[in-house]
Amino acid sequence: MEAPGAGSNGWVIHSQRVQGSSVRACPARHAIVSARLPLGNVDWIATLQPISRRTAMAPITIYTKGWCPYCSAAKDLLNQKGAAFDEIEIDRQPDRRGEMIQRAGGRSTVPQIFIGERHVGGCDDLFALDRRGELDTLLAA
Ligand SMILES: N[C@@H](CCC(=O)N[C@@H](CS)C(=O)NCC(=O)O)C(=O)O
Repeated sequence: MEAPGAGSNGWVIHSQRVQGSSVRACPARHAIVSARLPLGNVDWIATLQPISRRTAMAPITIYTKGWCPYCSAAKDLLNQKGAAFDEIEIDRQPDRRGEMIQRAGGRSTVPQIFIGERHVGGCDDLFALDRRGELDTLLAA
């Protein structure tokens, strides 16, 4: 979720689920505002972080639809990494859908994410890449 005004020098809301007892201070490096929201037996901590986007050497393209939780999660992760990306909303630009499917080797779900000409895949693939520690390397290339 992005705050109004988020853009090249905007703000991003980052939320994470934490164990309530372990929350002493906001863990985010650049946290300006934090709020603890107890929900059941876990807490959510929300922080407002400045975006200082860097442009990867390889341009990032993400094909999305307007209401798509997987797309939002993927964009949140890229925003947290400070990675600039081009977003193509295929529900607004249906003529780009065929291009996406062709580039994605036949995959038709959104999001489809490309870093340079490398087809990363969908949201799950992006998070898997990050868990393996490969996303930062790819973005820094
Ligand atoms: N596992 C996929 C799930 C993607 C997915 O199911 N996306 C939905 C939209 S939220 C979709 O494309 N549904 C088919 C459609 O809208 O044509 C991923 O991680 O990207």
